[in-house]
Amino acid sequence: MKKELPREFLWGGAVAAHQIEGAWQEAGKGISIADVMTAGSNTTQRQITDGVLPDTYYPNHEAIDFYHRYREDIQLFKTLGLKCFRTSISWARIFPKGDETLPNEAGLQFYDDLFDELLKNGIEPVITLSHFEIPYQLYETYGGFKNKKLIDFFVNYADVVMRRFKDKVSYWLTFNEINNQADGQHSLHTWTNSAVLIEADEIAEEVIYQASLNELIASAKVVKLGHEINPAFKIGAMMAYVPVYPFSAKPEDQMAASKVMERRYFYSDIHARGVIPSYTLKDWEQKGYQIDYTESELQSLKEGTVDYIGFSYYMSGTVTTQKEETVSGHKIPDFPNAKVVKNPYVKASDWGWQIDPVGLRYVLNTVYQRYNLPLFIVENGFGAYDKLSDEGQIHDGYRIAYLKAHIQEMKKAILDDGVPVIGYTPWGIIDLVSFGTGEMEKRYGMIYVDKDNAGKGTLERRIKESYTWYQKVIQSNGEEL
Ligand code: BGP
Repeated sequence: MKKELPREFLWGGAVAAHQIEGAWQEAGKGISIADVMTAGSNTTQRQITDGVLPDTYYPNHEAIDFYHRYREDIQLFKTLGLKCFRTSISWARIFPKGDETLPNEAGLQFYDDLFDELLKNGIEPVITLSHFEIPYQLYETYGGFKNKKLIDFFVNYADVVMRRFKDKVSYWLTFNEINNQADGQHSLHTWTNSAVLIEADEIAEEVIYQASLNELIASAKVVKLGHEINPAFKIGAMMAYVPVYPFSAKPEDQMAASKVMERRYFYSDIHARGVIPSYTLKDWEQKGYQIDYTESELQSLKEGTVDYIGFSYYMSGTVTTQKEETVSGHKIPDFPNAKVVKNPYVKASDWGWQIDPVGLRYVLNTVYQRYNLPLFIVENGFGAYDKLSDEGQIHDGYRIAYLKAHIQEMKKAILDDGVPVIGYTPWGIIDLVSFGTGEMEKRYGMIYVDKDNAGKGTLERRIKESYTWYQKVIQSNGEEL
């Protein structure tokens, strides 16, 4: 019998509000934390500032001006054949400061129009509630998610948008890559995810755990509420899965790899199982952490488990406990004997992201075995420098090769291993501002946007070779790769 992907498989594309929309102060929008990060580069990480500096170039501010150009962009998505489009709602468009009781109607109207336009063109919206964005004032006045008040603000925001769009959106995700906060204090993610900066007298890890748990409680409350608003809603977690392999067969390497993974699984374990894992409770006890939670919050975690696990997959990692000088790499917080090292069996992108398609099949299998829930690959893609040919074309065979190899492994997981996968939405379907570097020229898109790292360009759109390739993939439901 011929093995085929399900007819309803959701081929799509993914983006996030602050990386594409622009119009950062239009129609009553408030400032979000994404609006106050510096530009960064390939070698410098973006920095967090204490507010908007005048005359400084912030790449998110105009992004690719999707806010004004979405109608034309959606025509390109339609011709591409997208069945779904993943984007996020900018919280600060709906609640400019975050703590108001009444929403900004103009912000709601923008998303009403956007979702109508998608639906009219046969494209289903898949919506993230918070993709690395929180109204800036919630950081400034409340200190971000370490403050429990943010739970109520988030639930109120979700309540408003889920009611408003209940007949337009079926697939929701709560917090983008919530588990990246496990990277620790200096990660840009602790800022963008939970808007937490650590004070001098605080223990970073304890604060990050508190903020993360508050977010997980908020997420669970929203899952429960969403199902009351519309029982047909499918509400998922959004995780970054970077499988960490042991560098050698040395048992200690295996144990270190498993401990690193556990630290990141903390988030999806709570999302999917509704309880704080025993390994985390033990860790808190041993470190003397006083994490604040109530019986009723524990009950909320139980009542708000997710319908599916959405996740991003870009690369795998490797860890070792060996001391030989042949291996080099940075230390992992909390695992003093373990180091992240290069995997000699895989290549890396220009930004050092290890390219490992088999790792995607491995993730699909291990995560499904862990939770028994449907999975949704809501990000996967290849950041690269693209060049215009003399004829003005973009021959991005390297991107096609990356995507093709990953889709092949995804198909094995679905068709040979029996893993239920809802859909696949490659990241940055249209060129956008890179989150990590703030660059335009780390491109992921199948649609080129004329804009450079300094913000110069016409913003003209142009299809790449990968666009034509993906069109065939979708038309053949993944048969022609
Ligand atoms: C994920 C984020 C996205 C996106 C992507 C690529 O972590 O969810 O927002 O940007 O990675 O990362 P970058 O833009 O740093 O290349």
